Amino acid sequence: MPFDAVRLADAAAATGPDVVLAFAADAANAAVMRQALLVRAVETSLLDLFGKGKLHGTIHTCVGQELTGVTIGANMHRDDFITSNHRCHGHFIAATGNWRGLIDEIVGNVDGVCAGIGSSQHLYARNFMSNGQQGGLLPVAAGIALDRKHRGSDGIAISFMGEGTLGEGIFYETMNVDSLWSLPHLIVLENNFYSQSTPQAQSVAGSIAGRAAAFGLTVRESSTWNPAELATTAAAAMRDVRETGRPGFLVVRTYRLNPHSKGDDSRDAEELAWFGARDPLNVVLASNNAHRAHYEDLLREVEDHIQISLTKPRLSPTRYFTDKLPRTGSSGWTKVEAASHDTRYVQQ
Ligand SMILES: Cc1ncc(C[n+]2csc(CCOP(=O)(O)OP(=O)(O)O)c2C)c(N)n1
Repeated sequence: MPFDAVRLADAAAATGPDVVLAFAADAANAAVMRQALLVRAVETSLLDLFGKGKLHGTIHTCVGQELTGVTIGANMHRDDFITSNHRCHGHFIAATGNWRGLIDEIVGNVDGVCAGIGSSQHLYARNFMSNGQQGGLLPVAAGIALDRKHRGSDGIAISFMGEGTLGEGIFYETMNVDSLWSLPHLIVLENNFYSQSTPQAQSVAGSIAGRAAAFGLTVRESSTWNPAELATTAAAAMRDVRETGRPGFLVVRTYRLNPHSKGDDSRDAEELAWFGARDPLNVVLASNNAHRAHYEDLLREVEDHIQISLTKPRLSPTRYFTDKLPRTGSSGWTKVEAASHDTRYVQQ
């Protein structure tokens, strides 16, 4: 196993299946478990759809990492706002619950949450915004946190990022402002130990937690292999930011079971199998009949919606440009013909 995997293995092995199964069997955690399984069902079905050539562009699935987003979502207040990155589907479902609108968006039809224009990475809702530019929404979240502070709201801004984004200067600029201006901003770093195909050992020096601590953020750490501890730690991190009005940093160790986006996976097969066997949702699905039956229902429900979604119309460019954003004519903008529905840009 590569160096990174060995470090991860230490973290995963420290817990074991009993910890996960006890969490899943507790009725108090049913909502979190069911939403994590919903995210997995959606992600698995979308990847399958992509493989069949039915999706344009690309997708980044969060299979293996679901518990981070849903645990944060479970503690959200009405005025909280999430910003997310390219791997955003689970975060979106956790914030909004609107998985059908997400599927419509990614399929590209008019009922999508952004009318099919934003697709997988560019999502927007009342309490959610995502963007594929690494770190690009961190300062936006700081601005949202400033708004909550000025309005005297109890809302906080929450940003998801990956450890591969630690190389972006805007991360440090945002923490600096967060701390100087005392902003209620929680940055959640999902450490899956790879930045696309680069192992963390080749790209991140020193201490991740130490970087945030140096700017005066309150730092907490947890992992998806211990869902109970993750639930307690995430709730405490969000409560701290809410109550103190100060920024926080939560590092969640986890593992991405699927490729970075689609076929781009150079990780060791043995390593993938090792983590697949220890993945919390896989552990639950293998041993908890009620959750497995629910997951099978979810897969059917998601598949039914996908079939409906594929038949829905796309947003007409004419309608978009004339009704929503009148940019034609004297404005100098020209109308662009819509591409054929069967065109896949990734193949061009
Ligand atoms: C500013 C910028 N540079 C490069 C990319 C291309 N890119 C997309 S995802 C990615 C790796 C991101 O790794 P990480 O932040 O750890 O998130 P993960 O994919 O592991 O969830 C890269 C380099 C980008 N989207 N934005």
